[in-house]
Amino acid sequence: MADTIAAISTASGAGAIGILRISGPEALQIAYKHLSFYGDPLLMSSIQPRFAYTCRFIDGEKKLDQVVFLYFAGPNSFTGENLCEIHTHGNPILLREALECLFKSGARPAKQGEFTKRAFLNSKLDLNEAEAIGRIIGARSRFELELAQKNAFGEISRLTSNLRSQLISLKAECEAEIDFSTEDLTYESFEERKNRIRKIAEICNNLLHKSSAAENLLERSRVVLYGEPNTGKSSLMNLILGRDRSIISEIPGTTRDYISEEFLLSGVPIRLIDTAGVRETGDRIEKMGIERSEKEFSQADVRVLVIDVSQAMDWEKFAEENRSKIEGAIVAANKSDIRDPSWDPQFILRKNYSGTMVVEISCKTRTGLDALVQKISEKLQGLESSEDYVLLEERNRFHFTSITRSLENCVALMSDGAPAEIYIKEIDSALEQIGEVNGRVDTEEILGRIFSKFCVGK
Ligand SMILES: Nc1nc2c(ncn2[C@@H]2O[C@H](COP(=O)(O)OP(=O)(O)OP(=O)(O)O)[C@@H](O)[C@H]2O)c(=O)[nH]1
Ligand SMILES: [Mg+2]
Repeated sequence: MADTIAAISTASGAGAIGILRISGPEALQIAYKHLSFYGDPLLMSSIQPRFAYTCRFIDGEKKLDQVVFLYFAGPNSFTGENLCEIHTHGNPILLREALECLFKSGARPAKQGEFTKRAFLNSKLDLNEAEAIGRIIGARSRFELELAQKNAFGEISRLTSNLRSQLISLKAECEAEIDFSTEDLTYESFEERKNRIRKIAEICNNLLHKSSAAENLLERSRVVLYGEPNTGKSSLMNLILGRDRSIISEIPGTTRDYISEEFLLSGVPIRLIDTAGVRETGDRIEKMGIERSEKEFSQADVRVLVIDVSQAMDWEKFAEENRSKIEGAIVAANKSDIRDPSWDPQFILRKNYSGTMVVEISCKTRTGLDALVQKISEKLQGLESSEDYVLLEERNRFHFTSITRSLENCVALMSDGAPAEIYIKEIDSALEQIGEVNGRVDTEEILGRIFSKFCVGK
C-alpha cells in the first residue's frame, strides 16, 4: 500500500494563501492531529468530504494559524487517494513549519510530481493529461499555454483512441483472413485496406509535422533589426529593451557583429537581434559581420527593416531595389524628427508588397515606438494564431514516429504481395506503440523521467 505524502503545493514566496496537500491512506488521520475546531470538538468520523472547515492548525499546544481545511475521500480526489488540503496564510516560514508538523505525524515529503504520478497510477488521468498539467504549470507564453490546454482536455487521447480502434478493426480483418481463407478478399477490398492503413500513417505523420511547427514557435521567436549602417538599429534595440545594450555612434559601421537579447515583448518570449549595418565594404571584419547579419535576416521570424528618413533619397528606387528586404517586413522609418522632404511612406506602401507595414518612428524623441512594438506583437501573434497546432511531448513524438514507420512498412509489404501473417505484425507493433501514447507505460524509469519535470507539490 502507498504511504502518505505531504508537500506545499503553492509557489514559494509570500502570498495571500498557501496550500499544504496530504495524500495517502493516513491523510485524514495525520491532518486531524493538527486541527483544532472551534466550538464543539469535531470527531474525525464526522468530517465530511468536500466541505470547507475553518479551524486552527496546531502543533500540540501551539496555535500556528487559522486555516481552511478540505477533505476529499478516495477515490474521489485528484490523486484517487484520501487527500487533504490545508489552506494557511501564505507565509513561507509558516508553511514550512506546518509541513514539518505533518512529517512528524507520519507523512513523508512528496517527491517531484508525485501527486500527479499517483493520479496517473490510480487512473484519474492518462499520461498525456498528466504531462499537459506539467506544461500548463510551466508554460512561458500564451501560445504554449493554449497548446497544453488542448492536451489537458484530452485532444491527443481522443485522437489516439480513434486511431487505435481503426487499427483494431484492421487487425481483426487480417486475423479473420489468416484463420479462414484468402479467396474472399478481392483486389478492391485489398486496395481499400491498404488505403486505410496509408491514411492512418498520414494522420500520424501530419501530427508530427504540426508538432514540430509548434515546437519551432515555442522556441523564442527571432525579431531581427537590420538595414544600412547608421539608420538607428542599435538605438532602437536599446529603446525596445529599455537599457543600453548596443553601442550607438554617429560613425557608420559601429555594430560589427550581431547582438542578441532574450526578453518578453508584451508577454511573448522573443530574441531581439541587432545586426551590423549592411553596405559594400573592403573591411574584412565588417564583411564577416555583414554576412552574419544576412544570415540572421534569413532566419528571422519577424523582420524589422530600419531606414533613415533624414536622408535625401530616391525612395521609389529604394523600394524597387530592395523588394526582398521589404516584403513581409515592418519598415521602421527612423529619424522622423529630422525627416527629409524626399520621404513619403507611400513610396513603399504603393508597391503593395505582401505583409509589409511602415511605421514612422524617432529613436531620439521616442515617437512611434509604441506603435512599432504593437506591430511586432501583431506579427508574433500572427505566427502563433493558427489553431492547427498540436504539441507532442518527446515521448509521443517517438511513438508516433514508430507508428508511422510500422504502417508504412505494412503498406510496402502488402504492395510486395506479402501474406497477411507477415504484414499483420506491423499492425501489431503500431498498436503496441499507440497503447503507450495514452500511458500503458509500466517501467518505473520512464514514469520517473516524466514526473521528475514537475515541482514538488504538483
Ligand atoms: N535625429 C535622430 N538621430 C538618431 C535617431 N536614431 C538614431 N540616431 C542617431 O543616428 C546615429 C546612428 O545610430 P545607431 O543606433 O548607432 O545606428 P545603427 O543602425 O546601429 O548603425 P550601425 O551599427 O553602424 O549599423 C547615432 O548618432 C544616433 O544618435 C533618431 O530617431 N533621430
Ligand atoms: Mg548599430
